[in-house]
Amino acid sequence: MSSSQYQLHGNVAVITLNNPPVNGLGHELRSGIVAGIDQAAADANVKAVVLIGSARAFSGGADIREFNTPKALAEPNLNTVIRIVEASPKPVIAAIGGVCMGGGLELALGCHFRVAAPGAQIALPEVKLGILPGAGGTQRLPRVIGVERALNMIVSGAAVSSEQFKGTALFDEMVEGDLLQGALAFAQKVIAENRPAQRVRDLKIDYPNAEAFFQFARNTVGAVAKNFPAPLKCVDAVAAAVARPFEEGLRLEREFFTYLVQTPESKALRHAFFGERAAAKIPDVPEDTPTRKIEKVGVIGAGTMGGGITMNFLNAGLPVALLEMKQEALDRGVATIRKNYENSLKKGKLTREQLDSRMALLKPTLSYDDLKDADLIIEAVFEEMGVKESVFKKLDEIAKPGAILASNTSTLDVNKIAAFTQRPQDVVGMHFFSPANVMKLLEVVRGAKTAKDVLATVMQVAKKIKKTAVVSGVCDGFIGNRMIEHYGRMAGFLVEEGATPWQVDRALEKWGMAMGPFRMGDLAGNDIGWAIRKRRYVEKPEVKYSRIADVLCEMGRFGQKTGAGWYLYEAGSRDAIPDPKVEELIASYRKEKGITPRKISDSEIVERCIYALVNEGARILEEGIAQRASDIDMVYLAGYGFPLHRGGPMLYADTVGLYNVARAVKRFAAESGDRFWEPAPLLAKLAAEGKTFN
Ligand code: 3H9
Repeated sequence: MSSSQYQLHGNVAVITLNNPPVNGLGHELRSGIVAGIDQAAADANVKAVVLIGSARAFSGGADIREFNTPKALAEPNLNTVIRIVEASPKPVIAAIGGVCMGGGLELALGCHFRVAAPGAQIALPEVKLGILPGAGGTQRLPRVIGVERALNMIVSGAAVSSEQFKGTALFDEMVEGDLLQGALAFAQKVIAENRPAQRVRDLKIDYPNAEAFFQFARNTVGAVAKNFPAPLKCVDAVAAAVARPFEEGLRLEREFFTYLVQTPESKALRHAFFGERAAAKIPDVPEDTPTRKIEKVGVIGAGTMGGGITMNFLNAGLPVALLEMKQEALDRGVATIRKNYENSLKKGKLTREQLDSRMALLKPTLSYDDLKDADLIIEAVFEEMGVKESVFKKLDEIAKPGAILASNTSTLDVNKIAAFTQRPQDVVGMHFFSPANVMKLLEVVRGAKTAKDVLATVMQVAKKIKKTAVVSGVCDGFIGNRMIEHYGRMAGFLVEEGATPWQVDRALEKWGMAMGPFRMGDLAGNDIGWAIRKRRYVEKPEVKYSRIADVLCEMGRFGQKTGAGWYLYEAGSRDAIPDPKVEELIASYRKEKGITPRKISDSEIVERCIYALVNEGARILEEGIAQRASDIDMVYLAGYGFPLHRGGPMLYADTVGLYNVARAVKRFAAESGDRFWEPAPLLAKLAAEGKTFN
């Protein structure tokens, strides 16, 4: 079917945008709109034109998939379409319902009249993609809703409900009931009254003290924009709308748009947008796979993890039975949940009623009997196979048929866990990240026998509890932790060779990581990594580690929870204070090993740590543990504080160029003799072929 339709309703031509899912203004649709306008112009019987979309969307904006392709610029481009609409000899009325965003709103602003259904979502969200509205939005929106309000919308990208614009020139009328009928009735009024076509570009902007306002805006926006260039360009473009003639403002906006769309920051944001949506899809699990009903949840273990997991479901309005073995531990877990909610209440993020209704959904229990009717049961018990075995055997006995049995394990073999039951098809991994009520990431671990409808259900549940879910195959550490182990290993070697922990942290934080590896270790507890290494020394003696971290742990320096780790912490504070004692410890360790420290540059720190992620990521991709490169990026963006403006480790590698990454990796291999640094076959292959991961 064509992406637009032209129909006559008496003397009104209706052009219906029909490019599902959200009427993205791709080349075909743009051409269709122009053809419709031309057809209406040529038909003497047509007195007005209505542009309308679907119930879901007037239009979600320019088709982002066309960016940086010839189609984006192919005529008629969006600016041309808007110019043609604006110059139409017949009045054009935009009938807006559902989503009206970005280029969609810009198109509507090019129409002579606009009517809207209540609840339509109006936004210029381009800034979230690292760009600015590039089809007149920065010039026209201030003319209809005022400078400050428009600037707020453009810089935040936030959506506003149509009825909030009552009394502004954005909408001529609100339409209750059928939108098309309302728009047609409005068209008849325009025709009958012979209303002159209104062009937004002709509206005057009168804004006293503009210079002072925009200076203030630049300071405020600049402070929060950090690594992203788009927000400040938005301010400059709106400033031009006030200070310059319309056409000049439009030209400047276009210049900014052309620059921004090429920036790595914009590419990273667009990658994250599509990556998040792609992650929700599983190639062999069709979107129409029937799902199981999840109306009641059981969580086993009321520790930090179990408590955080529980809160996700309470927040989403689902009742949870929280099981512990001992009353004291149960009371402690429930008290922590309550305290977290009380803190949100104090910060004004939650009302007393919300707090009460969430707590009312919680049923603390010491008995497995209370999990009998749960549709989904998640265990968050001690990370030891024997403990998991007894839990899953018990669940197999008591859980109702069809209940999904999930493990929050971060390292153990989900297939083995599934084999403790007679229903391995119902078993899946749901790996939350701490604090589980805050962190966006959920690794959904697909066992060899996990049923498709179980996967589809868990992905749906993830959406409900507002997580970014990424499917991982079964392997030690899954996607995220398997990669981070090598990143941490490299950080350890860098300290051994001459860097301080604070230099490593600072270099990576300056590069954009939310937290360097040593501060992260102190936060998570260094004993966790220690336990894993002890296991590795036995299972994989060929993998080398710096032992400085072990010495630290032997001294009981587990991090924030013990007041000292790599850094020192004052009571009640999370501020990491570099500790001379740690420097002494490192120095004596080097002496003992006969290592002469050398000066290490920040760029070496970043390359070795980040390329460690990339090289292991390539192996994970090749083994099919991750379904696609962007899934790995989503894991790192949502769960590991990887800088959004770099788009994730795999996109970053693509940006640097895989040829360059592979060369560096080979150099590290030669310098260190560490077999890990042999380039992953997939990396070597793509580099040789001049291709990318994404
Ligand atoms: C722009 O307009 C530039 C202009 O200023 C200047 C140009 C010169 N293009 O989010 P959902 C797909 S920039 C292509 O799950 P929801 C999306 O990938 C654009 N595809 O649904 C997904 O596909 P799939 C400014 C798009 O109901 C499907 O639609 N506009 C676009 O939760 C459903 O998406 C924006 O930044 C697009 N523009 O939310 C709006 N938008 O099914 C970005 C969506 O294959 N979009 N898709 O995975 C959104 O914020 C949300 O998608 C929206 C719907 C609110 C529209």
